[in-house]
Amino acid sequence: MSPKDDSKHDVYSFFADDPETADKEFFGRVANSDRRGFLKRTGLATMAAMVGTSIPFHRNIPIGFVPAAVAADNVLVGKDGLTLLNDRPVNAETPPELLDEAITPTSRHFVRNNGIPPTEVDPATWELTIDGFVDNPMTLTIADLRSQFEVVTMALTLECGGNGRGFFNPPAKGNQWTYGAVACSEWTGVRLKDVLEKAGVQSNVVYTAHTGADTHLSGKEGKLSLSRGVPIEKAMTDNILIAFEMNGAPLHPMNGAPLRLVVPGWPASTAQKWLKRIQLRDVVHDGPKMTGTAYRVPNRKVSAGEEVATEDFVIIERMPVKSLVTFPANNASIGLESEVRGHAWAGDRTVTKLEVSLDFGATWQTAELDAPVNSGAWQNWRTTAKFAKVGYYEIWARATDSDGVMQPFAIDWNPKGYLNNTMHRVGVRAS
Ligand SMILES: Nc1nc2c(c(=O)[nH]1)N[C@H]1C(S)=C(S)[C@@H](COP(=O)(O)O)O[C@H]1N2
Ligand SMILES: [Mo]
Repeated sequence: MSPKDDSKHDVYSFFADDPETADKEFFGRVANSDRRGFLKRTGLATMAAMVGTSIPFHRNIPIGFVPAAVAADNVLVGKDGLTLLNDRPVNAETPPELLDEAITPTSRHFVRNNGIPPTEVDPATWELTIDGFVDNPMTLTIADLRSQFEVVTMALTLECGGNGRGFFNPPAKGNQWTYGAVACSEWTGVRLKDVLEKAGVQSNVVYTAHTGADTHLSGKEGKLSLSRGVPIEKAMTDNILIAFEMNGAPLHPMNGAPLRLVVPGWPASTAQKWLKRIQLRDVVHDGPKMTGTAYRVPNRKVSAGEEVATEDFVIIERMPVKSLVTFPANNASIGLESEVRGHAWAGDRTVTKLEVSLDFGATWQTAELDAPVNSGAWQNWRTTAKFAKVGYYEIWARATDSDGVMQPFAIDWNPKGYLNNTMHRVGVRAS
């Protein structure tokens, strides 16, 4: 089974087909009468970050322009080697071999947008409001967050609930993600828990409700594209950050600059980007993409293609145990003895075992597996593959979590194509 390819195209065809929209979405730049248009501060910073220095003649850059220095297939601005699945909204995933590092560089962190990101972003005046059922409603700038709370840096895994959707049969509607809607960058910020404690959580609170500054695809004023939340018990755990830095630098514009939530282990849709407000509610949040069948799965095993009544869907909470082979790449030619490595993660649990098969699942060898560097980080693993003869082999990896649950070879179908944690297979030629 392979994912559908028809919706994929690279950023250059996006610029070629619709340069004005492309410019607006990537750089926040709107055309004026002489087809040049003013690059706003964030747009200019994005472009400068791409080329690695300032651009003295930036005022002369025509609309619809991608700097030649970064021109290559399938590149998203400020992103390196991602596959663009969709351009409105922008959705891009990372090929597994580009996720090889323990900490995912910003340039390789996937992008999943439900709406249009804000373009007027000034970190100096950005405000976050905490309200709802709290004793002390607060509005905080990023400087307030930094000065009033402990600032921490943690490696945290974000995975889209729809990662792997492209492999469902019958196909599920939505982005046809393969393997790469997952990443583990290093995030710096303050603990959500500390901020909520200061706000004073009232006893009737059951759920959080997150709001960001992106706008709905329809452009309708005040209409949100996505507003999700988590149960208050989850919100009060130690590894959820309100983050203002990613890998030691300000957040990438597509990953939520200047402020976002990072919620490891749960569908990354709970990790609101361009974060403006966290409201505490006395009911389960019912914002866009919280209700109906969004980020929900049937409450029972269903057969492939079965119609499931909306009331039989439940909200996805923790993500299931999963792993990736990040070296070698699929289709690589390798030696008869080669290192094999990757990452594994298990929602709120830890991974206790990682096994690799080189013979289509007949036998398994146990890989060396690191503990997570902190709670919420993926775990790195490695082993040596030894092949007796030249030929085509497949490397299969399967992780087992701390509750003894192992990644399956195939998973039960669900209507929206969520939670695909089937084992990753990589084909290699050994010689
Ligand atoms: N404001 C806002 N936050 C958002 C989204 C969005 O569309 N708008 N998408 C969510 C989804 S579905 C995912 S998977 C993650 C993706 O984070 P990333 O784009 O930084 O990889 O952001 C989440 N936060
Ligand atoms: Mo997502």
